[in-house]
Amino acid sequence: GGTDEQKRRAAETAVEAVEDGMVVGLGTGSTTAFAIRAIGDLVADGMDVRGVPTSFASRELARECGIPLADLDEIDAVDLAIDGADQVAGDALVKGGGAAHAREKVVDAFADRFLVVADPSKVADVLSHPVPVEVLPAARTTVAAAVSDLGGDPELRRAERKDGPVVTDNGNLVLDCDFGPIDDPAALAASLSALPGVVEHGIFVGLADVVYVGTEDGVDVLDC
Ligand code: DER
Repeated sequence: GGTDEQKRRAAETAVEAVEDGMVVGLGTGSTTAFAIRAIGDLVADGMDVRGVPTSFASRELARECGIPLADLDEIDAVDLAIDGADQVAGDALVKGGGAAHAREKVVDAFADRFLVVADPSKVADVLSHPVPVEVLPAARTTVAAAVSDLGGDPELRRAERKDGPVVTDNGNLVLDCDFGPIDDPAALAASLSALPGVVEHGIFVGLADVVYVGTEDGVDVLDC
């Protein structure tokens, strides 16, 4: 991954788009964490901002940073969503490194503008990162078989500090599915969405409005 300085630059550039009165979708991951902290500073300076978290983790960090929170089901618009990515290629992303992609996709897609924040290690010509697929626990074997039929190599995501698999905020499991280079992300996204037992996959096509890539000496802005 990239350096904290690269991540901070991307995040703080995205936060420049936050204006008084906005409802802001708060993504998940280490890069977006810099954005959440920067929004906390805006709130401390008196800006009226409400955050819509995309995970337990982003909710906890937003609370620590003093950002007033709104639940997705109580707001009728999200002005801006700021979120990270595991890989960026053109207008397609792979997300889900933090196993939060189901709620992230709801918030990111619903937002009027979706800003991605990343470091240079995330940018590629073609998506090739394993695709996180959130599955109903009972369906992990049937989905794994279907993923194999689609040419993917499914691996149940094991937890680090817990015996057994990672369990998402929604109580589901995650299969990391390695398809190698993904020439047609939209087609693979449609195939994965059609599989019974798939709750959500981490291919985001055509959702991001702009990608901010923090570098050593600035920020590259990729229009999607
Ligand atoms: O889980 C996610 O979708 C995160 O946004 C992830 O893709 C990026 O996390 P990072 O900023 O810590 O690399």
